[in-house]
Amino acid sequence: MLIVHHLGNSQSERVVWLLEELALPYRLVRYERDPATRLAPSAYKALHAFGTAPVLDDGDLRLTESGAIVEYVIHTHGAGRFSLRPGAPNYADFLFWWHFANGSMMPAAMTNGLVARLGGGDDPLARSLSARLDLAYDMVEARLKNVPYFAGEELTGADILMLFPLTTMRRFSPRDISGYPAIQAYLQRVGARPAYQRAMAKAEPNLAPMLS
Ligand SMILES: N[C@@H](CCC(=O)N[C@@H](CS)C(=O)NCC(=O)O)C(=O)O
Repeated sequence: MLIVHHLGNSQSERVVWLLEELALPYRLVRYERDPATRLAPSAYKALHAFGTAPVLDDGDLRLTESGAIVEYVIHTHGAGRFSLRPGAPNYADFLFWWHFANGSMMPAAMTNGLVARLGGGDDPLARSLSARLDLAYDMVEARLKNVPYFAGEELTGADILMLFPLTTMRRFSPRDISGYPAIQAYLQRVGARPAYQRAMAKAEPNLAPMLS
């Protein structure tokens, strides 16, 4: 049985969503963030040397890093569903958005949130790194003007990874998305998926998903 250790308001919601999309059985263990620091509690930190969410158990295997977990689940338990193979017409798009999520957009959102929290910052490097989030939102908007999902016509793992910075991450790095109509339409599209609704009802029973 797969066990998802889910930290409230965190990237581990990606894993819950994927498991619901794949209709795989799993057990969810939920942990609340420390109310003062907003970090993971010590029980969560004890799960793994790096102490971050998500953490997935599959028998004796314990795996972290959301990108690795999504890839592992898709190929080990999901028969490759929600992935594209080399040679598929949108393979490069699939790869790009899959990696953009954690390689560029999440770091930009985290820097942006941190710089805002520290009072804006006059440091040109901090300003420039923080402004990468504007570029990311513009790129996402341009992409979603042309396709319903990041890799093209169908939902893939790229969406599982890209959704978090566009939704729950805005609790940590606030962002007005009223100027991004394609992003708003995408969030409504994903929000209408029964698997996403089930996942968020289980992962965050007391919070509405940030779909607007
Ligand atoms: N690249 C990692 C990032 C993990 C990460 O930063 N997780 C955050 C939650 S969104 C976390 O665990 N924060 C609590 C803490 O650091 O104590 C991944 O994708 O799994």
